[in-house]
Amino acid sequence: MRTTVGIIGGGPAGLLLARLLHRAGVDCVVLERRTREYVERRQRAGMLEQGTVNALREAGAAERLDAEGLVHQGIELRFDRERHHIDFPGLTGGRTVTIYAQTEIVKDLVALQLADGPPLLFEAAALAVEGPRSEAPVVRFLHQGRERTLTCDWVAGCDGFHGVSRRAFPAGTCRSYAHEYPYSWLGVMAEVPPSCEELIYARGDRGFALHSMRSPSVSRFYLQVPNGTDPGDWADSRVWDELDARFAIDADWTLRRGPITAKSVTAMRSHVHEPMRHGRLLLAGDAAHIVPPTGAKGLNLAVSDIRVLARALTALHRTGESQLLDTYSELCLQRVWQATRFSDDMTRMLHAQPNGDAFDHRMQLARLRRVIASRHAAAELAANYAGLPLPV
Ligand code: RFL
Ligand code: PHB
Repeated sequence: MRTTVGIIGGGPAGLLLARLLHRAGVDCVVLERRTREYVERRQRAGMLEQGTVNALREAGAAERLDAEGLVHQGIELRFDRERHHIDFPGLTGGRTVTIYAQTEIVKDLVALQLADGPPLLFEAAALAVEGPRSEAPVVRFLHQGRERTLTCDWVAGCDGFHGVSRRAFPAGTCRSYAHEYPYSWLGVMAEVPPSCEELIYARGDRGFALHSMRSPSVSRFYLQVPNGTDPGDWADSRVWDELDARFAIDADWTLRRGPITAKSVTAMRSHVHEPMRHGRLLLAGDAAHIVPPTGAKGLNLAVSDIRVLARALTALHRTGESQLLDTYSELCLQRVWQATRFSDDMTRMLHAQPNGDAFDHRMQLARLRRVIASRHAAAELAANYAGLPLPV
């Protein structure tokens, strides 16, 4: 097989790139290791910045998002048994965020791709990217029991944190920066209407808790748990009791309970791979960087990389202009480091430190109090959460 852009990975990054390239008349092929059912069910992000919503509109993939997405005007911070609203439009000059599940974005993009898009092969696992510095890099992949090759002008590595693309950077051409946090998240899906209008980020001595949602009838929760936690140790009643304890405030508020349909544990880590380009191989999304989910930035960063990459490849295809492609890595990494910093700040401010002392505890509370007391501090949080300006 031969194509202009070989895309490894059919997550949100790879699928969105394929859509944008297809609309611009650039041909491409997407290779996805898993089945369609698997990628459409994998539970992940839910909070979209305005720039992400706009990018999905540009790709012609926002019909259901516009009908079903829940627009939020801010978030709630809870600590010391108090609740505080952070008003995004008031603090950012009118910006909002939207709740729409990553699974739904993936379903929408897959449906469009299979209807009229370039090829999307499921159960096609890339094994290696060969000759990234040559004029025609090759992706070796396994499909239907046979090893095959895809020869490309460009390869987009959109294969997530556990993908193979990063490995094609020879030693000495790249550097990784990584940090593991000493706690994980237990994610829980429940068939019960949300008990709040906005997301609740709660800090307490028992640990962090987040109340999110998927729709007016489905709630999503996360609990800080020790690394290595087995979700099997968390019976439904234990989950509800712990959520009750962590969200408790002095005001009148009750958490609605309902059937729990899924539980899973996610490690919290930051990882940035520099640079994001080696010859004709370009990394995007989780393949290049991951952040802890406390700032809701991972999917949004993947989409902002893809906007730059789609524009850069389209410009090259249409006019031969390579300037945007030449600055791709630098442009994206500036935003990546800012999102990594914000995600790290939110994570450290809101989680109970497993071996933290009384001083650490006071520092967290002082940070939270500052956000509440100072319009500048609140505006800084809101600007980062709602999304810093896009690179292009
Ligand atoms: P993905 O989604 O991991 O997709 C990569 C795809 O590549 C495939 N693949 C391969 N295909 C072919 N050959 C190979 N060798 C391959 N190896 C892998 C995989 O099967 C997969 O389909 O990466 P992408 O597209 O870069 O998208 C990134 C986002 O998925 C991720 O950043 C977010 O989910 C992070 N995230 C959040 N981001 C937000 O912006 N807002 C949120 O509210 C938010 N919440 C979250 C999150 C991530 C979480 N977890 C589980 C880590 C909440 C959680 C709990
Ligand atoms: C989610 O809805 O899954 C979600 C929302 C906000 C976060 C993380 C996850 O910070």
